[in-house]
Amino acid sequence: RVGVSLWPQSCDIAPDWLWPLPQSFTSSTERYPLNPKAFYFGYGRQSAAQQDCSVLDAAFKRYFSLIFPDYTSGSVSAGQASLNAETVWGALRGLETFSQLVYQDDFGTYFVNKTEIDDFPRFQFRGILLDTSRHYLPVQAILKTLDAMAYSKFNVFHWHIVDDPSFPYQSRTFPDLSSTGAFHPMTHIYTQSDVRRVISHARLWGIRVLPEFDSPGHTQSWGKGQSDLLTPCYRGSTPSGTFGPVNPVLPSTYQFMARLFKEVSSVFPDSYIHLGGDEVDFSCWKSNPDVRAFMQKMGFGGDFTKLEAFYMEKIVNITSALKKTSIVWQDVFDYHERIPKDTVLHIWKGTPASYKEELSRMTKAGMRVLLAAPWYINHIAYGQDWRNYYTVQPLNFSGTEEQKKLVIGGEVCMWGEYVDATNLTPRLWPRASAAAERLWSDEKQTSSVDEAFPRLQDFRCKLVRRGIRAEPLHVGHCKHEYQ
Ligand code: CP6
Repeated sequence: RVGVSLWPQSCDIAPDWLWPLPQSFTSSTERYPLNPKAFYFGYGRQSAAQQDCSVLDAAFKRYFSLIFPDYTSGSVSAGQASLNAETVWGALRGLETFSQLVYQDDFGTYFVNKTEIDDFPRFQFRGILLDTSRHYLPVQAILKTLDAMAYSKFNVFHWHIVDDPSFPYQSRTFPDLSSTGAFHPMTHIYTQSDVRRVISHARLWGIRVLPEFDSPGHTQSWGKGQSDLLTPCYRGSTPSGTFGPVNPVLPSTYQFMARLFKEVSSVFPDSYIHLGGDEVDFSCWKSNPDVRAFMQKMGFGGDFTKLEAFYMEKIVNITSALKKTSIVWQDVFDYHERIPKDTVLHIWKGTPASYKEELSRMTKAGMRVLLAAPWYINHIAYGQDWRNYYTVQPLNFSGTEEQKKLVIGGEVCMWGEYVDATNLTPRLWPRASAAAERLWSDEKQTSSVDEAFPRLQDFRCKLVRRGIRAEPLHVGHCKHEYQ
């Protein structure tokens, strides 16, 4: 008989080991063999979703091969297992959990133990940011990441698609942006059909795609294909030939942005859109006489944060006219405490002490917030840094219950300066999974890092078994090593 206690060292597919931990879970040692020849997923008679629910039909196929990875040709024998969910997306999460419950004995027979689970996420927003501007990530790498995200129950892919170094998004309205701004106009771009593929693949895994078109800073690559968009910097009284952030004083800037965001909001169906607004360097604006004259006219004095606030307000208005909810980096709130109340603030700066203060301050102002600061997964260190991601307490800040409800979730950021398709996967997994459990599971039940360790080791072996090059946490082995 297979007992849980026998397994931790051997790092294998074992019963009762789930990641992220469900909210409530009872299992027994009573186990049922599963026969892949007779196993099938079906819709319950009472189910509102029925045959031809495309998302679930596709999920049944995927999970069949994830559960029976070495079944080549081709109901629970003691009866039936049932999965009840309020939504299709909830059913997808349940299928993932079920797939993690199935294990094989040494003879290759599949089993599932009698188990009852009641589960729901702690936070509604559980995201991963990928940066496809510092390095281009081939569509295949993105799709594979989406698969792995679903295994950890992440549900938002934040696509930081463009930035200073390159503009790989091929726009229908402004094709020059990628033909001149991408690293390569043909091979290092995301065509409309690439983007559709990413969105539809993500949807089948229950993942929303949140596009970010960051401005007014981080836009050097935009300037190549769109003249007069960026601010000309001056040396004394003459243009220096270099360019700064988007030019906030020209009406043509807002006409361009309105057309771009109109396109973006139809290409990306999600209700959220990320507008960036971070790290604006004011020195170029300061050097430009037209910008200074505009500051004068607007009564901003010498306060360039007012100019940034002016710019962001215009962009937020453009996207709210398109019926989208804006997300902005926290800098925008620092400059502009009166941005529309339905804007979500994205916290990326600071030490644990300082982001807790930000959480207090922003939620006190009634703003919804998203926490990224403690989960910069692109930073690497020797040893088990996943422990730092695991021990984050997103609601441990001073504030009322109402304030805590405004924390909609968190995000793991994989900034791309040192990451491309060669090292993305091992850098993400299983470290991002540590944050995933923090965002899904009950904090009291998952307060011990040491208890999490063998379970995460086991989960990492499951990822490896599923073909994900997840890096090891420490010394050990998996029954099925990476092939
Ligand atoms: N790129 C963009 C980045 C960062 C930000 N925006 C960033 C800066 C410093 C750190 C991590 C990320 N690389 N567009 C800030 C949100 Cl430590």
